[in-house]
Amino acid sequence: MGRERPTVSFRDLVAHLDPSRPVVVQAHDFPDHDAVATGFALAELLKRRQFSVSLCYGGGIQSESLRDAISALEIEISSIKAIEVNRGAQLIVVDGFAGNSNMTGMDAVLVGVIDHHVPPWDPDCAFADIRSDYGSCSTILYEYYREVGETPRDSVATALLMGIMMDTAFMTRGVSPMDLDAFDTLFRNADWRTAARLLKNSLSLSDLAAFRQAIEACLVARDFAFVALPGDYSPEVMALIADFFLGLREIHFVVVVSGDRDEHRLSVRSEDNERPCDLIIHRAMEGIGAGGGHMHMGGGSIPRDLYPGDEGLRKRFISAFELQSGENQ
Ligand SMILES: [Mn+2]
Repeated sequence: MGRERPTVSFRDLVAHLDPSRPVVVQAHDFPDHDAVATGFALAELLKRRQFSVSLCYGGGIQSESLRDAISALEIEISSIKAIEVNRGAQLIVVDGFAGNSNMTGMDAVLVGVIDHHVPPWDPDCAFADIRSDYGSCSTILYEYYREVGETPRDSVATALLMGIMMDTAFMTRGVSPMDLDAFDTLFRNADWRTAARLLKNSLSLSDLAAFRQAIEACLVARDFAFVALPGDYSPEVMALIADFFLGLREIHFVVVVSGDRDEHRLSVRSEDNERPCDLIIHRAMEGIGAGGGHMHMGGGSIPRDLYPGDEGLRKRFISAFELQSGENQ
């Protein structure tokens, strides 16, 4: 928060790109609204400058709401597996970090990172624009358009608005003044009704079973809710379950975990500034898995063979709280 950062801009990014070589914009694996919107807006801005750009993501699209948005806004995006990467292609990763566990490696030259997460290490590329005090990555793209004095077309503006709404939980989480500026302008220019409808209808009747299991499986210790879901659920459903528990007035920290054959995935929420998600996750998962995020939200994954069991993981979080409160005193 409030950390000094060198001033970087869209013009710097363009200066680092070779117009004669193709550009690949990559969203993090199993992308969310913010990652896709950021990539979409960036690809459009570069195309206006005659770059040849393709937009892609690793993993799959697990969110039905995002799938609907991609088709409603006609966003051209494809799986990494479906695109041909030319030799010498220039890679820009958005809403995540190159080399992180949620960013599939690509055979292209990494040129840039645009992100709003706390970086796991210093970026090693020509261009890095990391604003960890921002609620959404979409806000950075809003500023790029403003910087060059251009208006995003309607579908881009609506995608950016959705990215901001999603990552800030409708302006209630991690909001910075610049997110508010972006929201203010985009709300007037974009189709906020479509954005809200797509975002507010992200669950379906088939997800009710997950909520039933979550309510049954939930373990509460003081203000900490730990929910181990038997079975494999999408990050989106896990996030909504985590938000649901955080909405209980007694609960200030939530961990939701669910696993498949290969790994256990976590969705984490905090409304206690003394226990930021990213820090607590790093402590709790030390030596067993990878994760990160922001102050209020985060996530991670643990390979199956290193998973300490539900109770083991819950205890790791409790120890991380104790360590943290020791340091806060
Ligand atoms: Mn984001």
